[in-house]
Amino acid sequence: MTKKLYSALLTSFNADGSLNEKGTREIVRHNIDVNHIDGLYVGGSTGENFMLQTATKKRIFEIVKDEAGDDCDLIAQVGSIDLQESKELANYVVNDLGYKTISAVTPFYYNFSFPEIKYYYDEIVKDVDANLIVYSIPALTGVSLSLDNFAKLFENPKIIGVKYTNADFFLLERLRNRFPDKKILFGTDEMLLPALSLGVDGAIGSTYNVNAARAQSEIKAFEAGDMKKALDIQHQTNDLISAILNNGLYQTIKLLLQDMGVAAGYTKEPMHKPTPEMESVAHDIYNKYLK
Ligand code: SI3
Repeated sequence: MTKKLYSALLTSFNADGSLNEKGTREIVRHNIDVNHIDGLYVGGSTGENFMLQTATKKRIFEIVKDEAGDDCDLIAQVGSIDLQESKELANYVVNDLGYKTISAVTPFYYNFSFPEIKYYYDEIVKDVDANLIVYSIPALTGVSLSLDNFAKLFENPKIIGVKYTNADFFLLERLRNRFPDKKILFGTDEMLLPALSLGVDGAIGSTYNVNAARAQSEIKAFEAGDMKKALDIQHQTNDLISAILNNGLYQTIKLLLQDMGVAAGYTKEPMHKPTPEMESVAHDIYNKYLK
């Protein structure tokens, strides 16, 4: 398999919202030992990162590095609308923990101009010896980067690619065509197959925590030219993803991991805890698609 599959790492929280370190380590191990994942995207949306304090973010980066070691590739998402925090996290993960690749979400909420966005990225990588992957997720941030915006960001040689969580396949094709040497990691799991056909280098997603085997088979079928098999797997995958989305995304993935014996814990408030009905639906999803 030449294309890489990364799980967007979940964080395990206790019922009171504190970090469950043991559970988080179990999620890391499950991804490495059972899912045989190529890498982990740490501190992204799936990690509930944007609801966390700086000290908790640091502790998660620390325990993930400690648990994973060099068993898989690690990407640390350090972006925040507090640029100083982003720089502090970048410095911490690279210089204290030895992460080689960082990522940063586009700065959101304040409608930053493109020159401000470019300044943000250049500042984050300026003082660290690491490469950076832009995290573009317009549906959650409201920030859409154009092809020319990407071209300006990519002028910085330390900015090596994008985690592209977007259903705009025209822009994806234009990016692939214009930047053949930049890494494009696709972030919308339910649309993996069309993204593979447009030449992405791999994928990062939340559902790979529980559905990596299908995604790996799909990538292998695609690389072998067996489009029928790849599409069949995408259909099965999307039955699973629809069921997960209908029941509550992160809560359900955590419940599915619990069915696999992994202490994935709770989501963080204000995300709500799973109701008994959600738990029952999650068991059914597990039995139907993942057992
Ligand atoms: O943790 C991350 O930052 C991600 O990789 C997010 C990833 O793009 C996921 N998006 C969100 C909003 O969680 C997808 O993997 C998504 O959960 C999946 O495609 C189901 O819709």
